[in-house]
Amino acid sequence: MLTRKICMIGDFAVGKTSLVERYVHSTFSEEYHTTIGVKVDSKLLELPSGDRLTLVLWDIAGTDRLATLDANYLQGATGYLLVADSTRRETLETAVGLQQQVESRLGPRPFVLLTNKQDLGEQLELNPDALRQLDSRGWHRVPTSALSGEGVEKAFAQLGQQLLAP
Ligand code: G3D
Ligand code: MG
Repeated sequence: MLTRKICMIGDFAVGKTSLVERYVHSTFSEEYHTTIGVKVDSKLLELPSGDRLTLVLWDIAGTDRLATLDANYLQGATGYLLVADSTRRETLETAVGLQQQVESRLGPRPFVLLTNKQDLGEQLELNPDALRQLDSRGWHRVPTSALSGEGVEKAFAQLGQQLLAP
């Protein structure tokens, strides 16, 4: 069985932990406890191709986005999910900056950009030009909501596909 370590990367409160919860447990917790350290969950991903892959999901359990750049956190990661909050424009800039730093530490690795909190429809404020620019750089981008579940399976499956691509 193939096993791959995946890190959750992104600014404070963009929804990293909620996305893992939604994906692994298919629930959304209205209440949330912030503890110190790293939370590790795993889930078996079955791709339409029939390939099976165990994703081991690493999530910093604190509020410090710089902790996601910690060498021990990133060590051995084969890919990552980069998360922005669609209702906070600056979190996309943070994601772009974090991506550069992660890549400089790990080298090129598959990743997917999740523009989370899509359920907050009227408050969406990510810059469309900035998103188009990332698309043209070949970034894979999936709009998600950890609340409704929209896009969540798709985003993890997209990363899984990239991990298995030759
Ligand atoms: P983090 O792990 O990136 O720091 P969390 O972010 O998963 O802890 O989420 C931060 C806050 O955003 C939480 O609210 C959480 O419920 C909320 N949230 C996460 N994803 C979504 C989403 O897709 N839609 C909506 N509407 N809210 C979301 P609180 O109030 O507990 O701080
Ligand atoms: Mg968290």
